[in-house]
Amino acid sequence: MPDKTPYFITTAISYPNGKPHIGHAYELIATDAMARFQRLDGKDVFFLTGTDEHGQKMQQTARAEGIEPAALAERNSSEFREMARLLNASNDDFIRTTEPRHHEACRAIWNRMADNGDIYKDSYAGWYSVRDEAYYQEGETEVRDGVRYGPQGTPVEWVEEESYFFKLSGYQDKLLQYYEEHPDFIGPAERRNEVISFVKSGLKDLSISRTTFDWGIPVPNDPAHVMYVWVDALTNYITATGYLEDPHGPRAKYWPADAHIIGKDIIRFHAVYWPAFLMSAGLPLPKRVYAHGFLLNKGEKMSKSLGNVVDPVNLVNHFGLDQVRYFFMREVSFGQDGSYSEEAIGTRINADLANGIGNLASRSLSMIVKNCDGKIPQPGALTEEDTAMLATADAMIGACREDMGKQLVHRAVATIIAVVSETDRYFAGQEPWALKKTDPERMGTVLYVTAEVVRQIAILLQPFVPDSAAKLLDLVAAPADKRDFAALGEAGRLVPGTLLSAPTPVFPRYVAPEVND
Ligand code: ME8
Repeated sequence: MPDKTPYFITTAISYPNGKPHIGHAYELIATDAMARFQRLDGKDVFFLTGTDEHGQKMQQTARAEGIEPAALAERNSSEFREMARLLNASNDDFIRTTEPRHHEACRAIWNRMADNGDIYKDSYAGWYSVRDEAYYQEGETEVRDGVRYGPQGTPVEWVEEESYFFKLSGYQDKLLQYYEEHPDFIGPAERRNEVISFVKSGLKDLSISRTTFDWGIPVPNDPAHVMYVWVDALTNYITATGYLEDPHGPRAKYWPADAHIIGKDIIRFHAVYWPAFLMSAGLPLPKRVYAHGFLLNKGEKMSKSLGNVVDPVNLVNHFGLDQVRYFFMREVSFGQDGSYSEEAIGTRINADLANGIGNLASRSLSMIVKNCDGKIPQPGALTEEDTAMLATADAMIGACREDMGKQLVHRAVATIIAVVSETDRYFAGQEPWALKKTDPERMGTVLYVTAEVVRQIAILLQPFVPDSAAKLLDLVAAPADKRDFAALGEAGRLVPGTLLSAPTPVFPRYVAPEVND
């Protein structure tokens, strides 16, 4: 067996200044689906998530609560870890930027940039958004009702302090050349265009240390300064691989990352600052940065003041985990903003899961259990329709692989669910219930073909709805070692004579609770 190809995928690391919200859950579910997909496709996957615990925002939130930032980080980081468990995320590590391994990696990357002559001391005077932890040019801000806001709509404040700078201006041409030579580095296209025009508009040197608070990683040999939180945060990705410590260590093979999955609000950090830092430090660059859109609640931005921030725990308790995972992956075009509502989730569950794959599996498999001695029937000669149906099923992986390679998660799910509809049409057209009396052998063939398609659909649904897909695979008695993508198509066809047990419902219909006016 040749060694498996390493595949390193990450989410952003979240600020634990509050509990996780549905936007965080969305990013984690999508990245988990991608990680699971690559694992099932035979890659050696390393999937990383975690929390970004330093910075002024954390320090201010802690102060407002009357606790230490470390205590705030500890409490909420646990909530994020718990959310990952609740969502059935298959992450291989959970990094916290307060860990010693990370402090060490940050010092190492800082020293490499300094050794390359890219860090100098000066003083900063300009606008800073604590909510975004970002510096903005005056031209990017605007004043409304006497308050100055940054481009993301968060208030900015004037900052003036001694600071270390990173010579970002020296990387403008190198970055543009890199984008040109690596057209897949940034996705989707809107974000790539946005980044290129930002870089073309001119890069100024970046302030990379702060002195007015101390909740951060001290700058090597100058502890009056803490590192700018984004230098610290971005470095997490390489910390977790141990690459800086030992480029031949056990996880070093995962660097550079194959994909950073992040929200569109933080593309600038990942597609401009991060590659520039890495170029300066003489380290390989990630292969792809993909920015998803924002989740909106019934079309409105979620905010604490609007009171429409949905707790992922409540959503999962109400609809079920796989139902929520499925909804977000199917309903939102990955890369675009997406709206959700309880009605939309309920409708989707019933249309695609309960009436779709759930119903197809239970109708076909219960017919096998009743009419074929509970065993997968021996198919007879295949008709053109049978062959076409199997070919459609066998072709799913090619389409899904291509879409997942471009983070088009919704398209991969749509491909699978379209085959469910196609199979429904096949099944209805063949009328196996009528064949029972007239031509039982032909009935067996139709049921065999249908069950085989159900098997392949179930294998491909695993990244999105892992527990439910496993139940579907149990229903068709797929062996444990025949559930990965290598078992798709001819390689893993159902074996006639395999005993099935009576199907139990996998996706119950969703019935909205009665509202009492
Ligand atoms: O930005 N819909 O942390 P964060 C979709 N610590 N995604 C959303 C969202 C929404 N409504 N709200 C937030 C940070 N996100 C930094 C990252 S990475 C080295 C450091 C996404 O807790 C957001 O875009 O504010 C980001 O990718 C992630 O959640 C964490 O956001």
